[in-house]
Amino acid sequence: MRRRDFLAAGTATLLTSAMPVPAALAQTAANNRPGLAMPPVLDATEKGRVDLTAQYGSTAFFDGAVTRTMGYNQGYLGPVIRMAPGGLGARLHNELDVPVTVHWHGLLVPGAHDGGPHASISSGASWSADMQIDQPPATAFYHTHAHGRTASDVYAGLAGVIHVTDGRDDDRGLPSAYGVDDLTLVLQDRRFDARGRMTYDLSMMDVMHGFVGEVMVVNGQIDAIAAVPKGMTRLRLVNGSNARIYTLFMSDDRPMHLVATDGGFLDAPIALETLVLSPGERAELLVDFGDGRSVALMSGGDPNQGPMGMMGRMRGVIDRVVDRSFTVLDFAVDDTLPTRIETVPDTLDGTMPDLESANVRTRRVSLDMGMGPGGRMGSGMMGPGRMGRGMMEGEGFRGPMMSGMGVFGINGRPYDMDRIDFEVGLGTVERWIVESPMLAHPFHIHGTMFQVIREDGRAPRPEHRGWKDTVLVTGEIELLARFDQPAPADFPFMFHCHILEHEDRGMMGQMTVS
Ligand SMILES: [Cu+2]
Repeated sequence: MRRRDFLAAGTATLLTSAMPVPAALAQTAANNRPGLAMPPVLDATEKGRVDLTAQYGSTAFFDGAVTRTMGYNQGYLGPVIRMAPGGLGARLHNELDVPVTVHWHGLLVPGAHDGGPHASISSGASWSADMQIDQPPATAFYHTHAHGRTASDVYAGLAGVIHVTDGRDDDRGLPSAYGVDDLTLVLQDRRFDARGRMTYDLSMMDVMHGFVGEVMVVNGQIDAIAAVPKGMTRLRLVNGSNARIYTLFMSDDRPMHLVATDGGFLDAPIALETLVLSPGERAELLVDFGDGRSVALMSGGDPNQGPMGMMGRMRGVIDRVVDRSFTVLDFAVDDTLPTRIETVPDTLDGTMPDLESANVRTRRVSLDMGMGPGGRMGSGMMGPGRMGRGMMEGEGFRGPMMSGMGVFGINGRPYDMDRIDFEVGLGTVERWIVESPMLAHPFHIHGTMFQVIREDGRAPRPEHRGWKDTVLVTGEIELLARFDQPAPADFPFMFHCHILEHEDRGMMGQMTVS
């Protein structure tokens, strides 16, 4: 599809434009929509080995408009890595001109294997880790985490999905035929120039609120239609966007049955009308397509971007943000696909978090601005104008961005690779009270799964009841985390905002676990 055609089809996936649509052009575009493709599978369950190469690609999101992108083992994004409990040897080779890592977001592995900023590998070099996978089945995420360039390089494509599996989903009554009734969906929003090439030029507002795109991209595809069987389909959702917070719902309000959160299965499905999914979060849903009708997965507006400004972060408002809603993905029932599952299981075998909260250490984590040594916010923060450069100029945004302008922090301090912020006892449970005084920030902790105890003074949202490693903080979140993975001072665990423009500019801290 060409850019012009896409704009004409705008109601489907263009997120912001209100431009009038010539009906004939829209019809032409609709007839040419591609089927949604799944990422290729890299199956590590037998060999216990994963070999990744970070490489450049030439990706035509629109016909004839090639963007230089990045990916793992391919031109944009990476394969779905299927892994099972047991030993896993992982290797990453860097064919790019820039430093890269592979962070296993959602795997419970020691700091030395976690692929954070301290594991950055230079151009032409390789990195390897002999890991032990020991956790329940889950949908996890992997992406580069090289400090100062995570946002630009994840945007360019350095991200992928992990399925931790035990091969027992048939026993659970869950759909598990990859790409048939078990769909993996990487949700991303992107901007394109007039010729249809993907762009990443940051305005001051993009830095402040996080970069959001104008075009919805799912698994690297624009305006695709997902074929589903006439029955129950499992949607493994990964928010791989830099900053966009989705408030997901089905176009006809049919229920979405939540079966798994970041850390794996719940003890029973939870029927949801809406699901808030912030960057870095995953959710597995069952949706019943048994009536054969075509429906769409939709999203409301982003509370950090809307005209309501700061008020948009309030939880009650998030629930009602349906203006500016847009289509994330259209589904079409294909009668030729086998229907294997027709009902939602009554129960699942996940263990709900129930951590002991008595006599645990409490820490406060404020997601705020880095005030710097002089106590002043970086100059230029509120100034007008554009900053940053084209995404492919090679240096990321270290220059002007990292030296004073647009500095975020945690507890008033921007991230410092040479400073350990917290020292956590191995095997201990801690209570963290995380607050967002300004925008809503998705908060991610490496090396643990946690339990959300309170959320803005109330019980947690339904989708926050399971094990989590990332949670949207709209006001104040109280969580309990057990730290069972070790992390030494040379490979500490990160905790950070998963709005990648915020993370790169300092909204990150690091901790040892020993
Ligand atoms: Cu943030």
